[in-house]
Amino acid sequence: MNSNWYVPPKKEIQSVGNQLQYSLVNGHYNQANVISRTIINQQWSPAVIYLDLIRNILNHIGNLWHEGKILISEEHRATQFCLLLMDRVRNNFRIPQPKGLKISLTTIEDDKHVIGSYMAADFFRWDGWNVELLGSSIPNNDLITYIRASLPNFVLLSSTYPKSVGKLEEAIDSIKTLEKNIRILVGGPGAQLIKDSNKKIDGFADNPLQAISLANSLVDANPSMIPLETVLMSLGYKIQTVRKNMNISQNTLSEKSGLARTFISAVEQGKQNVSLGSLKSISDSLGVSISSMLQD
Ligand code: B12
Repeated sequence: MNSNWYVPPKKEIQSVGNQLQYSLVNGHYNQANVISRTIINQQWSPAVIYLDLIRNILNHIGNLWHEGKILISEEHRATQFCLLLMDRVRNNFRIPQPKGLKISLTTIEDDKHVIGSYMAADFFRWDGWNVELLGSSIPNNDLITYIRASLPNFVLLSSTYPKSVGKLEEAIDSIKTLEKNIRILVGGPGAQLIKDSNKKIDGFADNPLQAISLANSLVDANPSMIPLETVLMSLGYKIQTVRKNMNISQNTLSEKSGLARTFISAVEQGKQNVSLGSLKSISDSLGVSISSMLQD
């Protein structure tokens, strides 16, 4: 995540969280809007807004409704505002260079709680993953047909409502019968119930940030999952960074290496499958070793 985001001290988060919660429970829309605008302008970290504000507020509001203290409509009103706030956060975020890795993310059949999966989708996008967010109410047999055709690297399944756990287990079993070894990560309070007993899942995550580090560590442990396009993109980025640090133009590098400038440009953009010979010419011209160019 971007290091320029503001991560407020715990006390400030708590105080703003209480104010936002109060305005959402009581339907003070203007006040909620002012708070939301302020935290966006102050560049509060999306992780803080999603995980410390929205999640806690929604869970608190859920409990109020459960205890009969607020109406379903009032709970829905708060949920809709939280979705709006997530939209505002999203509009403020620049998507990074893609990793070339794909996840399909869905809330399990019979479960209408989508916000946890929306959050997970955003965090994975912000980490450079190509995310297919499928939403909710997808029947398991349809989901499996879709995954067989789409072939993501990971399927992420969200289960909040405990009664959807049977469908979650059914989906996991079916995905694991597919020919390609698709990794499965699960999350949400429902998924928590099966995380220790189900041997077919590749991991459970309490929150989206944990899921990202889990997915990235599974990729690191299985380098064959990384597509050629990703390797070329990171090589191109490295070459461009070294060249710019040396303060030389693509034209100069082209002259030094004996390679066409258009070729250098394509390599830097990750669009050229470069040969070992060309890579040696570029590395020699930049005064660095080939191996350092290929390191992470
Ligand atoms: C909003 C809400 C709804 C909305 C959902 C709207 C929507 N568009 O999503 C609606 C009104 C549809 C709804 C319906 C129902 N709900 Co409801 N709902 C909630 C509420 C208030 C908030 C849930 C939420 O979004 N929280 C915020 C998110 C961010 O938190 P989260 O889901 O836990 O997600 C976090 C992690 O779990 C994790 N995570 C979640 N998914 C994933 C996935 C991956 C891959 C990863 C890595 C991580 C991850 O990351 C997230 C961020 O940290 C909760 C209250 C609560 N205490 O949870 C009740 C709650 C979940 N609902 C409940 C109930 C009972 C119902 C209904 C049965 C009510 C009814 N009688 O109709 C129906 C069930 C419908 C169905 N078939 O699913 C109960 C469940 C209790 C239980 N244990 O059975 C709760 C706990 C309320 C309560 N205290 O009783 N609900």
